[in-house]
Amino acid sequence: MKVGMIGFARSGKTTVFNAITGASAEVGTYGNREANLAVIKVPDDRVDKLSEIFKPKKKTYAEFEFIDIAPAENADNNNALDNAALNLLKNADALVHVVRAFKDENVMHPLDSVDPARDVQALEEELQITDFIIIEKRIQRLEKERRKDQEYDLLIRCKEHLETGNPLRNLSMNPQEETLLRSFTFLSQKPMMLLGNYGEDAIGNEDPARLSKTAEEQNLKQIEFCGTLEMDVSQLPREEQADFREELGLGEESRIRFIQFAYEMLGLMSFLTAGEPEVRAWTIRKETRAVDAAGVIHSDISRGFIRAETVAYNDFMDAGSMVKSKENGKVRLEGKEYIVKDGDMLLFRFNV
Ligand SMILES: Nc1nc2c(ncn2[C@@H]2O[C@H](COP(=O)(O)OP(=O)(O)O)[C@@H](O)[C@H]2O)c(=O)[nH]1
Ligand SMILES: [Mg+2]
Repeated sequence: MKVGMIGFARSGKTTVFNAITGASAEVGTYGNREANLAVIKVPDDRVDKLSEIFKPKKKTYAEFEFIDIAPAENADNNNALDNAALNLLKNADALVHVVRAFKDENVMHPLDSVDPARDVQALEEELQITDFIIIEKRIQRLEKERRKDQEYDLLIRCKEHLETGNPLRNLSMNPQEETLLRSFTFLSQKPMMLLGNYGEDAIGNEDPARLSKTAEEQNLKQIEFCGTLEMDVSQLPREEQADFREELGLGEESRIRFIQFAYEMLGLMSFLTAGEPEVRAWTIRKETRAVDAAGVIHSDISRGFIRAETVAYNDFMDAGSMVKSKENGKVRLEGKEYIVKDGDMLLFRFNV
């Protein structure tokens, strides 16, 4: 899972990035033209328990990779994204819009005032315009080639949808159409979450700047964050963090909070693979077919898919071993169309 962090300059992207990933990238500097990248592991006690049984050479948790874009080339113009950012974000599976909701006179907002609702709208438009331009060019091209095919019809539909001021993620498509659009990597089609970055004064208070209403109107989900405070705590020695969090009323660790939010919001779940070489958790969307889950591991496994030997984690743990699970009749042979469940342990049989 790759998560792209977007937002206006000085909304606190890098601050939040540090808080969640434990990195210590420099905040508030604009000489730096590098994006920040970091990976966090998704804690999963099933991976730990299975490792005790299989004693694998390697133990691998599911991961979230964060992309914290560099400030736009001209960070003080009205745009949040520049070409470098757009290129990086192509590969993102989801976007997090870090929305500035903290007040601080020493930190200038590129649009001159703190107005979360406006920022949400403005960035939405930026994403939509970016997609719109790509679509228009492609449509012109297809017209020139006199190719009024399925792709053309679909792009016209996308264009009309964008013209109503709606992001592509709200346009319903069948799986075939989704496949057709995939290579365009449209930004407004990516799942998006809002991360409201609040000042410390917002803890436990009803802040009038709260984004909830806007989020609801735009059909987006919001997670509330106190960026600076979270970052400061994340940089304390591990053993002191819990006490501070409790004292400050910060609740669950920001990394964990974010993971839970993202799993729920993006409809994610994990399946497991276990053997002597490696015990591993893999992230997929709910309702993923076995043949597509196989593709998350390797495209060859998906292409040559024969069947998936499947046992639910709990059944496996009750039995204590694969042999015993089979004796109990808990190991099933599933085909391509099987919908993978959270915690399924899968062994793919394939032929290439
Ligand atoms: N008071 C306050 N300042 C913040 C908060 N989050 C970020 N900042 C400040 O805003 C400035 C920009 O933060 P940064 O994370 O670099 O923003 P980015 O441009 O979106 O990556 C820095 O001076 C931060 O210290 C916050 O929650 N409260
Ligand atoms: Mg930054």
